[in-house]
Amino acid sequence: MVWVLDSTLREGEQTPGVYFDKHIKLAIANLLDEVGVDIIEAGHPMVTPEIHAAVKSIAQKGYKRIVGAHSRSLKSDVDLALECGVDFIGIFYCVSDERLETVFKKDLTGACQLITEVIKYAKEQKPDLLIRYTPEDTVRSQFENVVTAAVAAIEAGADIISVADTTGFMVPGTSRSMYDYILRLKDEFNKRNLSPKIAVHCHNDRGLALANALDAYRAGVDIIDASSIGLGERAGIVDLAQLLTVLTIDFNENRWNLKKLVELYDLVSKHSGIPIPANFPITGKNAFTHCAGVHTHAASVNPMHYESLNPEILGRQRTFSLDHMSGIASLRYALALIDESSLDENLQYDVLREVKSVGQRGRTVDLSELKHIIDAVKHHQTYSK
Ligand code: HCA
Ligand code: CU
Repeated sequence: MVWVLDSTLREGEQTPGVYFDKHIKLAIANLLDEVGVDIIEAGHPMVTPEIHAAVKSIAQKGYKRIVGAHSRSLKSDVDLALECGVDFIGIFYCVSDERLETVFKKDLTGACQLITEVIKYAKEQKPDLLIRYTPEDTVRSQFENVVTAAVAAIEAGADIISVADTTGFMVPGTSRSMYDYILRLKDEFNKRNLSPKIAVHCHNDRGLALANALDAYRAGVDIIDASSIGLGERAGIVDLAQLLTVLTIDFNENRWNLKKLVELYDLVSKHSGIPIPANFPITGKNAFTHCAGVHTHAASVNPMHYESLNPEILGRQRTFSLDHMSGIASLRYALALIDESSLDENLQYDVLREVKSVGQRGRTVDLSELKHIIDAVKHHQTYSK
């Protein structure tokens, strides 16, 4: 069983220009609770007093889900997170020699000291707190450094080690495969008789975030990070709806309420100002809309001819678009929806010609426009008699 951590409110708010008001954050958290994600990463309380207040109200809402806060490797960040009453804290600190030397002016020993001190401190304050440690940019850092820091973190009390592909660098099937990476890391923990939970955080810079997350799943990770519409720094991270749907349908991880995703995405899109692309899998406007005549004809006989996912799983409906690609099958499907199935067959072809002509102007015909076309065609027939 894999857990899913949603980071719409933390990573998602790191999308340039995106800010959710506190009441919107709560509304998003409500929907995440209903969808049933296992962990809601509610924000980084240190960033602003408003985020601190929002994390606090989400943590105190009494959701069935684990509510978490993000934190730098600093006691003051941990204090702020604990003040909010969260059950989970994600602490990150880089371990790459280059970053340590140039940015933090530290060596690995100094970094490990800092990380373990903060983790021990957090555990002392709240012994049942779930602690995740993330070596930032894990996969591009020296592997030995990652192991050293992760082992130190686990010994200090970390429950979860997260493998962050901070820059979307991994590529399945190559020497940079997440599958191999996770197995290699697990092996190091096994050798030391350590068994932390392993999480994975995949950025989408190469469009491979979901593929890498599934690669990590195949290697047996315990937690996968995602966000609504895949929001996050740059090209974002794994898209939550795609991840949950694939895990449900293809891997029998049947624990989430997928029917709530559309409502969640509408809310997040509206308040982030980030539109959902029409052709986005699962939640995009066109994700279940058939277009070309051949497709609509076959799909009206049996949808599975041109679908590998049933839209009903998401509470969505299959539709046929009416435009220059349409054939008589799409038109008849639409006519049935507006109680015009008995329209004279010759007129149906006249209507289809009009629909195609509108389509050539780069538009689709919706059902109300279709009624106008039918009226005009009927009128024309009467007039020309
Ligand atoms: C960040 C970077 C991060 C951290 C992930 C984590 C990443 O914005 O701080 O703390 O698990 O991609 O490495 O999102
Ligand atoms: Cu990230």
